[in-house]
Amino acid sequence: MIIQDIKVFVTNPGRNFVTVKVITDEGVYGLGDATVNGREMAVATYLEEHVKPCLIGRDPHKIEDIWQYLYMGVYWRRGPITMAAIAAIDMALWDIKGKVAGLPVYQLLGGKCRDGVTLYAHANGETIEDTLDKAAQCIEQGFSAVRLQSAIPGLSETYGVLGDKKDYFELQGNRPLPPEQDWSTSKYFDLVPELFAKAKERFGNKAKFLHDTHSRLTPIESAKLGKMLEPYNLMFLEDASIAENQENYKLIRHHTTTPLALGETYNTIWDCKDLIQNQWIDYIRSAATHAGGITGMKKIADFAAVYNVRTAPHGAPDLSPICFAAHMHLNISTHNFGIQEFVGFGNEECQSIFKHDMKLENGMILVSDAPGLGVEFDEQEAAKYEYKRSYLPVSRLEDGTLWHW
Ligand code: CS2
Ligand code: MG
Repeated sequence: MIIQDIKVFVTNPGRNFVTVKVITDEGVYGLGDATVNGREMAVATYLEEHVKPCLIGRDPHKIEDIWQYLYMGVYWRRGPITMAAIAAIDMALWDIKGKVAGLPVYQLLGGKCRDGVTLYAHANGETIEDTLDKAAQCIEQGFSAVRLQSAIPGLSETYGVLGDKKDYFELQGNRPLPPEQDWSTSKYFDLVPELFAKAKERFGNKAKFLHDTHSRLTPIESAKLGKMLEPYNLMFLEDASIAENQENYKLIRHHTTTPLALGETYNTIWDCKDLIQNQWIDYIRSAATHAGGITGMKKIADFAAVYNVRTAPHGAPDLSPICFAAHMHLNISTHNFGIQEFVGFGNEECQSIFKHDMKLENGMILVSDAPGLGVEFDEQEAAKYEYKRSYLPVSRLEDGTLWHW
């Protein structure tokens, strides 16, 4: 069996997705997700121009060798564009291997460690009450863990809050230039402790709660927030501070026992090695599409297991159902899996393109037993939704200083 062709599709069923199809000479093909939010065409070009020519004619079964060929064999290593391209090829090769073996990918990764994949849902609102009402709905639907994000009074738009948009697709899918949002750490501090105090008061231990600070705080501010939230026993506080300087978390860890999660922007094990080795975090949030695919995620998860760090794969709306499926096969077969972020299977248009039989039941996903990853990609349907440039926002402090979004 050899790789005969590689096709790259960029489609926008409300938001952009980059999908790779690796086709073999025996007709079996595999699918991978290469979506980097706001930089989709960079990855598509990297794949078409720099990856595809080198892979035609190679044996698709040689997953590890091809991964090393695309990683170690390239002088300019790491980074979001390179690793998303490697990720998509990697997912597609695991998909092919599963289809040839007639087995779901999780069986190739060691089989099930658990019956289903536990999820955390998103609850966000314009006020604390509104957010907690949404959380109550999630708990009603069977979710045992809910992320709470509330609008910050006095700020135009807050990360993670839909405002007047119906879903994240509508919120993020059509921004021809980066919208500028304001940020105030003091206004944020006025809100967050109260949000979790009210959640504790209303729900007690009925569910676990999480929060995403989205890298907005300095390390000492993160330490202070972590301490303030200790009475509310969060499952984790995510992206408390920026991820580039892993040592930030040494300082935060020194001051608080609130569990810390980080890593959705990480692309390789090198990005998170010190964090894990020093147990400065509790959950590693890397995603298959951003961290080199199933192969890349396995390397990180197995290293994390040595240091009591669990996985909590990123599950944002900008990761396609193919990435989500890859996470399900990883999560069900990884012993130190922690929890999976879940924001739904996308809007109707998205679901008309990416077809699968993953089942949501009682706050868990029951993984597909179809051979491979278990996702189909409808090329005709995808062709109906043209790429549309769309940016992530830019954040500024109230005095205009550029800040972390
Ligand atoms: C967020 C993401 O889901 C999360 O934890 O951090 O939604 C993030 O904002 C997007 O993936 C950025 O594209
Ligand atoms: Mg996040």
